[in-house]
Amino acid sequence: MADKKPLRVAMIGYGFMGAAHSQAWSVAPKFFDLPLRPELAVVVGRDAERAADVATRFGWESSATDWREVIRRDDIDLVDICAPGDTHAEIAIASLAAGKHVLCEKPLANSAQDAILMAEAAESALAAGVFAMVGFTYRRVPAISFARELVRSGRIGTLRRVQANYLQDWLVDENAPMTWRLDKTRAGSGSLGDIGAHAVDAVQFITGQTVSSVSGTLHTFVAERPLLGEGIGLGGTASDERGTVTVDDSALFTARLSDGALASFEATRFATGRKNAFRLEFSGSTGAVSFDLERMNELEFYDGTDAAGERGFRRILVTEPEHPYAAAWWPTGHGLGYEHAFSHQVRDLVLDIAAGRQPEPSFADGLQVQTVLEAIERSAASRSEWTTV
Ligand code: SOE
Repeated sequence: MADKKPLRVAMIGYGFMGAAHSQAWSVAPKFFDLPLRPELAVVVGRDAERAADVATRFGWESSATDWREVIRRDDIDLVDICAPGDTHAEIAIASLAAGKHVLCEKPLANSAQDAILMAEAAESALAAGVFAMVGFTYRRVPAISFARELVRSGRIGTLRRVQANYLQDWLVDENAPMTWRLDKTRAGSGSLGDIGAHAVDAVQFITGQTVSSVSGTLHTFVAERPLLGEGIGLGGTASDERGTVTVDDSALFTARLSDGALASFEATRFATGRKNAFRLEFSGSTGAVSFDLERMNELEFYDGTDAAGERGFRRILVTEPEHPYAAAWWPTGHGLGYEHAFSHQVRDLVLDIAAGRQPEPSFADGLQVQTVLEAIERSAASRSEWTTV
């Protein structure tokens, strides 16, 4: 690896995504033969002490508190944005203008308006060989990538029905404290943009179709929550003051896809007992595929062309060397985890940058998801009263 040209990375933000991205930048070069050598140059965060601790813990060469200064450094090639959605547009646009490649966590932005500005900035930067990618990482879970191969190769026939449910339950306790994810000015929306965005992107990625029309409902079950106590990290104990939740707790929406299939979506943080159940099912004229992130190494496949008495959903363990990304890791049957998709994301991004290719999903792809989310918000806002039975 020593002879490879370095790719010097600055990561902005150091929470859950900061940890996942740090691990990916360190691990990916160990399991994939990359044409550039990622170097963890600097981690940037508002709290100097915490940034220094993250640098030590995750192997960043240094830490800093001023992202504007960092993105101007000549020894930085790529900016990895792992901070809340309200920071994405300003940091990404400035970084691209400074000639830095950008990897930006999902959702791309908190509004379609910001996403348009980001997509325009990425388009301009492309001419100078500067690339941008949005981090819809689930595309790179082997079973989701394999589901795409099956659906796109016609193994389930004509797609008719899609069900996409992203189910979590970390807010079921009404005393779970306020975090930035519950503040519209920081997060843009609640379950809709945080996990609903994953569902929209995954459905479009797997089917190759886009969402053309939607009808949606957004709902907040718990309107006030305790504020976080001073100096306590995410998920710490709460103070006795309360704050107003300004985002949705649950999003329910139906959609038409561009080739006519009918889709139903749910994104919620109130699915009691479901911890991170991102469930996808695609039903076609001759078969079906079904996935659950809580069983992420498996894909269920129904082949309607099997002999009549032998048809049924078969459980495929997606750990064979023939499966996407699997050959780089462990022998068949040993399985991968949530974090591996982030290493796959680094692999694909570095390969694309070295080859001078636009990485996917692009900022234009991120903008398209944002327009779907805003259509759902418009639908939910315009919805006439429900039809009383
Ligand atoms: C929400 O809790 C969340 O952390 C999302 O923000 C991530 O994108 C998802 O991968 C896991 O759940």
